[in-house]
Amino acid sequence: MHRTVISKGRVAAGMGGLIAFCLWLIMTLSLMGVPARAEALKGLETRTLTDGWRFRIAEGDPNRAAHPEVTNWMPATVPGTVQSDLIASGKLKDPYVGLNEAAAQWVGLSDWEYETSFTLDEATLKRGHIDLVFDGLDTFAEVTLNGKALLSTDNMFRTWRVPVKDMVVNGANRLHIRFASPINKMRPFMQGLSYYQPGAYDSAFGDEPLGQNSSAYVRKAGYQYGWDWGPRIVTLGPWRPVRLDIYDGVRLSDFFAQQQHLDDQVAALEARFEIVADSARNATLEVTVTDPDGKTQSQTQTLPLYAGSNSLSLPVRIDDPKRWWPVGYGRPDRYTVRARVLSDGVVMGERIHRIGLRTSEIRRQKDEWGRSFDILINGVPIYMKGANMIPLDMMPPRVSDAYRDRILKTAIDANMNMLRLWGGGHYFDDGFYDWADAHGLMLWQDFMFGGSIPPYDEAYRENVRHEAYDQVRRLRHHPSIVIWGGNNEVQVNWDNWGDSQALKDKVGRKEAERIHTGLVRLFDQVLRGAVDKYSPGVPYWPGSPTADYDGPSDGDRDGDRHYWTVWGGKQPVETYLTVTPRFMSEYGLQSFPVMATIKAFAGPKDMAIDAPVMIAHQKFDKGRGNQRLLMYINNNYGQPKRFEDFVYLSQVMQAEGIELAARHLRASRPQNMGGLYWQLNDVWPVASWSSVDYYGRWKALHYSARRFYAPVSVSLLRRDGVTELSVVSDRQSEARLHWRLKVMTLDGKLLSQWTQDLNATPLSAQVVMRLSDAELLKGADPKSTVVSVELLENDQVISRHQSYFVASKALALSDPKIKSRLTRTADGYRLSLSARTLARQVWVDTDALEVSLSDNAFDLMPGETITLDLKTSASEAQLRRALTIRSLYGAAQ
Ligand code: BMA
Repeated sequence: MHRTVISKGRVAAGMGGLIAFCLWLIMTLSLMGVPARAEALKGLETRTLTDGWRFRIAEGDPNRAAHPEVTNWMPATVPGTVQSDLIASGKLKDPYVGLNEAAAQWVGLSDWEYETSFTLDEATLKRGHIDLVFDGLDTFAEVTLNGKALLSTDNMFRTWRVPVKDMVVNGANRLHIRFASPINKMRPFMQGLSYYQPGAYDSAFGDEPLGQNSSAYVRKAGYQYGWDWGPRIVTLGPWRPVRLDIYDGVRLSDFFAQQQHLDDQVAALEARFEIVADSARNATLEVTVTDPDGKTQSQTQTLPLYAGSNSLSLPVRIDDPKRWWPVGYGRPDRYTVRARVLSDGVVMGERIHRIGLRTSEIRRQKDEWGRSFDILINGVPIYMKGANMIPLDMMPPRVSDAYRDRILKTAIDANMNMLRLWGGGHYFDDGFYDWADAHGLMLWQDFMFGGSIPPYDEAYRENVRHEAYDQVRRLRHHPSIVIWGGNNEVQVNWDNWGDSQALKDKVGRKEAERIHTGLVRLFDQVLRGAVDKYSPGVPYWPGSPTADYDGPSDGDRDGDRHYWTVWGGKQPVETYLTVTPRFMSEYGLQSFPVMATIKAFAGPKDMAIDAPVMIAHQKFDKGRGNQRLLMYINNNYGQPKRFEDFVYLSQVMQAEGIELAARHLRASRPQNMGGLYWQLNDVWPVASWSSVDYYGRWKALHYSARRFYAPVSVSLLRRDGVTELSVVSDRQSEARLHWRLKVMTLDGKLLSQWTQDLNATPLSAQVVMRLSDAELLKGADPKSTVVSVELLENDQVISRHQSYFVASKALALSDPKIKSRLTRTADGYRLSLSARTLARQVWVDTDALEVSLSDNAFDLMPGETITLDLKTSASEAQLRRALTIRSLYGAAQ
């Protein structure tokens, strides 16, 4: 694109520099003379169409006969989905409860229609433009306006804008949308194929033949077709806002304050305006920047517009810039940039962005372990601690802001600094990213590809290109997005997995080559191109896991890795200690949610791991995940006595397994520079890899994460009979610390102790001491011995950890007789706990009461007292009724 520089501003036109210059000259001259006065313009008026919507099963749909209850118009929520409205009105049983998921399948197998009407008056009709804008239609929609065809869609992630001035009338205008069942819509296409793209999960309900999954060909959230932690709820509906944009001759179609340069003295931004004008006229661009302290600088520039698209920009200089820092590294300072376009003094368009000044870089340098994968923010290599995030619900529009923020806050509360937004879901709403920006939470944003192999045809790729343009332009001003990722597990699927291998054998070399070329075009060119074009400066990483096409994906020496040998490959959790990838972007273990959550979907007769309801809420390996859970529990903790013990032990197992991996990875810095476990949250109440369940209740793992992700932390990692004491520090300055290590019997007799001062180097992991079992035990019985370490700063314990010589089931535990004392505080209660003998994995359960605990799922050393803060508005009587305290003793046989 050629650009002609005009004083401080710039104008770019899609034509040769000379022509542009001549045009500019003519226009400038005309502006300097008698200004060409166009008719008086009025500013943009936006009307969001939320009212008057109704919906019903579509005329002519074969399911009408079986579902007469939905043939009449019913009030609809927009944005929304058919399923959420049917549930809200009692027409569909909550699919999250019992076995109801199966009974909800017909909804996604039917066509639905929505309609509303909006009124326009004569004055509005006289305006220059009336556009209908759909921020998201899920997915195959035929839109008509006043009975005339308007739009046909096939991608839920795109935004659609249609000029409708010629179609609207004075008075009521009828807007009608018919949503086709995505599964039925694809059926003829699927039947015409000679082979099927692998990777998606099969329907458990027989509506699509096994191995023939239409989801692989559709731009719709993959998880809605069923995943290994989620039900099959194939939604339909206007899932994002629908609005009317009413304006005259000039529209601000896009704005971006693009960071050009950043150092400690100055930030240089280019405030880029995309403006569409009906005719040549002049416009005033105005940019106001408010710094984090509220100081404002403004500048304006009057520039000529051409008829058509105009790319204009103003340079913005910020002295002494305050950077956006990730949580733990400084304040996430932001600047508010307000951009306005004025014509004849009238504001024609406005955007307000809260931006952050920061650099982001993936540094890959050859070293002794292969090639690094260091993410540097503002030049600081940051150890990434966090988890992978999936959508917040099966029906995204019904997620409240409060719920969204509550789940995001759990990440910060557990000392995480990064979430990877996994590609099988959907791009989140603006408020999501705003929250992350405000809290310094870094995001690795996948494009929406969840693991199946996408088709290679040009039309599909073009569709994705538009989607990427829409989404990157919507989200690029958020400083929290520090990496754009091409997909989840597409490359590793194609390179390594059985289904892909079988397909290669079936279709032959030539066709396999076409598929592969399609993948490379899509992920290495189209999506990379979208990021380079619209979000330059933020790294693009073409998938997860990958080595960026430099070599094999999913290895330890280069790129990021998904490690599923534990859980998927049934290997014991200790195997985690044998792998040290450069960046671990996925690994995980399952557990059940707490009993209060289970009781929300299961009745008393369902409380067994092989009960149909419990299997329906376990999606791994078609319900066989409960056996996998049991295997892991048995290996380390023994056979659970009752169902409740199984549930509790599943959480203990998950917490201890992930803790082992996370501590090992952090201790391996700088060889490893990040660990994101699978997964933070749930889309419904279910057994899964999450650490926070659908109701926002913390599992044992989440409390454990808060400890193992602490900014400065001490760990004991035992392998091959040697225990390593290591200290990691994410601080940027040296920390003067002190540690003490005790070897004790389980009933509290001190056998030996070590203690030492330590200066923890900034941004580092150090091995402080290595001790063999013989040195630690000095002849004591390994079954009756615990090693405990505490790290202190200014005499305060800031981190602690315990280690054992045998598996939990072999420990000589005795009844710890936990004593508790509850006292009132300003915002809740204080709970003091002590035990006669070692109490492993003490779990304080408050049933369904809303209580926020300062800690949970910890080992209580014999003789010590641990005091917890319980924040709640519950009365003391309620709390006492709900409260139970347990530990490993007696949970298994
Ligand atoms: C990963 C993810 C998900 C999946 C999870 C658990 O590899 O990318 O697709 O849900 O494993 O199996």
